[in-house]
Amino acid sequence: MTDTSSFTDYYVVKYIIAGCACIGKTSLAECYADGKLAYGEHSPTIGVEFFPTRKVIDDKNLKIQIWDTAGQEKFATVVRSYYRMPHGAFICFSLNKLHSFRKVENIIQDIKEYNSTRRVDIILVGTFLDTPAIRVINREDAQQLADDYNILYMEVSSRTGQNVKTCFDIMNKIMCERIDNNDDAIKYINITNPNDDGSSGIISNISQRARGCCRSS
Ligand SMILES: Nc1nc2c(ncn2[C@@H]2O[C@H](COP(=O)(O)OP(=O)(O)OP(=O)(O)O)[C@@H](O)[C@H]2O)c(=O)[nH]1
Ligand SMILES: [Mg+2]
Repeated sequence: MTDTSSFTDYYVVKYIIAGCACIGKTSLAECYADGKLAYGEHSPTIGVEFFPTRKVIDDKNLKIQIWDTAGQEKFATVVRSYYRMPHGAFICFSLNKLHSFRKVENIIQDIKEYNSTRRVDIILVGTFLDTPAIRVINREDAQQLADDYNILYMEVSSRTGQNVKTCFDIMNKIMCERIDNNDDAIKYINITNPNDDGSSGIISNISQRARGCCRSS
């Protein structure tokens, strides 16, 4: 396994997880970032919670910031204030809850509208794949909705972990393609002093065009 604790240069990618309340958004973030399976009680997210993680994908160091949003309506204003910053969005619904599926279209539209001049890659995510007996949304309907908006569709379980890594890996690969295509929205950080964690200010935020020379030095 690659040691990611000593990153001295990396790309910062920002993801948001959005959807209705109690459909497994926090569990999805925890499953991917912390390797924790969803066996706990529902503990509603207050506002927005942050899950950082690091991965090496296609020889690129990624510092991944996952912003997990509250599904409860009373937090809608604060949640929407985070719609403007992500490079990638996981828009979730529970395969067992029709109302959560009906809501995703609004969220997709909101995220597209808030980012009309920026690129946001969206994956529609059906959660609770491990409970087929109480499933109410079939794959074809969800895939059709995803096709209508030209976005990807995945089904996952944070209880068993099924497809969770794959789902994030697909997004991570998209980010790597964007980096390869010189997408300036994805910041490259080079910590010139390897003992510096980046908090003391000895970091250089290098534009995409300067990356080649930086890497070879
Ligand atoms: N069986 C099963 N349970 C899950 C899955 N994902 C989450 N859960 C459970 O569902 C409940 C709600 O999960 P959360 O991740 O807290 O839901 P949330 O969408 O973050 O909820 P809010 O923060 O209120 O918006 C918890 O009891 C989880 O353990 C899943 O894929 N399968
Ligand atoms: Mg939550």
